[in-house]
Amino acid sequence: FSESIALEPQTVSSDIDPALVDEVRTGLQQTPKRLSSRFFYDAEGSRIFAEIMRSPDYYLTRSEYEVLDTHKADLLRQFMLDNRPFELVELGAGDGLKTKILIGHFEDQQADFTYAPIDISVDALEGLVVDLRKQWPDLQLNPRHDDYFSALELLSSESNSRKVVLFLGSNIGNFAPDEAIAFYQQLHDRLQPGDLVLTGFDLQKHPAIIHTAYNDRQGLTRAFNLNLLRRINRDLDANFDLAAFDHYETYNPENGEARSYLVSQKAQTVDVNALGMQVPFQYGEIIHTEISRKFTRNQIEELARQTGFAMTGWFTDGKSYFADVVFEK
Ligand code: AVJ
Repeated sequence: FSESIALEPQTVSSDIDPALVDEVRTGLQQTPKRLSSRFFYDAEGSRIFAEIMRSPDYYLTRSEYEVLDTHKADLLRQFMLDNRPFELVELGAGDGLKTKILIGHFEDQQADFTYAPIDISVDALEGLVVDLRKQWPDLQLNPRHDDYFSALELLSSESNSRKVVLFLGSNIGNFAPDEAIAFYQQLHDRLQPGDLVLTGFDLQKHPAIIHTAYNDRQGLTRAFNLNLLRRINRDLDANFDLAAFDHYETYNPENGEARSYLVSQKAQTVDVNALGMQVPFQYGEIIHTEISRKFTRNQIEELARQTGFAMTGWFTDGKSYFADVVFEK
């Protein structure tokens, strides 16, 4: 493997991500307007998200940390069944803070494994790689800058080692229900019998706790959401006035959906110069930017069943806020 992270060609030459162009062009012409949360993670967005993960109101990271720390020995036993080497492939590794608990334990136990972190943020990935090499110089590391879907292709490779796909942090919550099913079906298609998927699911709980996690008192979620407009200003030469938009969060306990919106605080027109677009906003008009879905155990069992997996492990924290769940093909 190479010393530095291989950049995909499309990200090298220009700042303009064609996927962002499509998203802005179509999303801002729809009613209601929408922009996908996958565009949150530029350098600044990744930095704000790292702060969110440390904030007292965003319980998810701490809860999952507790799950993994409490159950790391059980997890390793499942990964090492039959003593084959295994390959941890982490989709959306980010700063890898939680995964380091697992890696530390696996290294202590001298487990035979490799680690392939994959992330859409180059900055997050570079930080992680530097960190891991410092802490565990012998770790077999194979980082990739990519989105989840292209990364799935990596899984098709034949090898003697068991694949263990990590999809932590409740990233699955950003998928619509039908997208989640399609995603696990694609995983199932590419994996071999005996391969595993470990997914972090945020569980349904008191609605107020969930609502506060996305409407935190430090205003981090607000900054994270508004940063999307700053990114569009920069990448697509637009003129969103960030002071004229507000963050608004809903949580619907009937369907488990936390939703983030940006709200136009006045009637205004925004120019997106790189696209020659003029976007009118009425007073109070929203842009929908994110869904963070919360699950019940039944829904997770159903997801496994519908996509051909067996649920072979269910691990939670002391408060049952969060579950890390093993699916086996
Ligand atoms: C990284 C998608 C899991 O939905 O909880 C945090 C992103 N959005 N605060 C989530 C996020 C607002 C986060 N995920």
